[in-house]
Amino acid sequence: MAMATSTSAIPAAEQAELIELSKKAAAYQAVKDHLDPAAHRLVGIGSGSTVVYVVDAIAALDRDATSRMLFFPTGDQSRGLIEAAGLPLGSVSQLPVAAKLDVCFDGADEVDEDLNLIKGGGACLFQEKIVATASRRFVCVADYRKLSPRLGTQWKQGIPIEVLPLAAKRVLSELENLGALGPQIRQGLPKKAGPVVTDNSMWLIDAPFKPLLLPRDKANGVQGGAGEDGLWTVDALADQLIRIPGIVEHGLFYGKNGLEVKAGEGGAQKPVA
Ligand code: ABF
Repeated sequence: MAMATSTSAIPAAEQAELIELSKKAAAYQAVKDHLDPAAHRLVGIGSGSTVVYVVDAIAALDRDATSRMLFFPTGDQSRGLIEAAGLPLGSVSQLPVAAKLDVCFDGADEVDEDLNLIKGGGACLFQEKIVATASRRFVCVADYRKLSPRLGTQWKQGIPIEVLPLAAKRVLSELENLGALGPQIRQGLPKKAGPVVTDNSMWLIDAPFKPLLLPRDKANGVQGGAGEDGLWTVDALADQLIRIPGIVEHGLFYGKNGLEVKAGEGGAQKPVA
């Protein structure tokens, strides 16, 4: 995978512009490559600032084609984007269980070399995972900053975890037992506003772990991976997290076939795994 080159020598305003260009380029390319207006009918729309460009790119397509599609949101922000663009709104709750969305476009907070993701920095991970797993194909649209060799290297805030508020303190303690380094209940801004409340009326915990190993690290003789010395592989940690009572979902997205990372200017692309 081609990795991003350092942009630290570039002035802040130019960096911000480069990031926006990168998000936009990635989004338009992803829609061009992965949305087939002649064939696709059911489309998932994720959350975050990169997805804004995805919706712009879809809104610029032929209106006859997009008016025959249904767009499934992953939360309130995403629903607002779909409605503002005048695209037909769907709901997973009305989708027959056996039905699959043709494709889902969503962003990420960090992407590793095996296309595993940390998601949930924008607080929408629960519905994002429901829509992603209801889709035949998941296209991750991410700018060059998001790519890293191991999850937890770039996104140091921790793995976002959605929890039942009454269980939050117990979950914090369970996470520390798994090796989380100072997990915190996410606070709103200003902090006195209290914990962030998700679209599902839950709270979020951000749980930093040592950078997560890939399954092939184990095959290559790297020690740890099942929690020894606080080291986990992505899949082993995901499996443990979902067993903790009070955790309703976590922001590790992994092992999904057909995941594709797109990055724009100055970034990288990786073909479907
Ligand atoms: C969603 O939005 C989240 O899962 C992720 O936390 C965030 C990425 O946002 P952005 O595109 O603004 O970086 O995709």
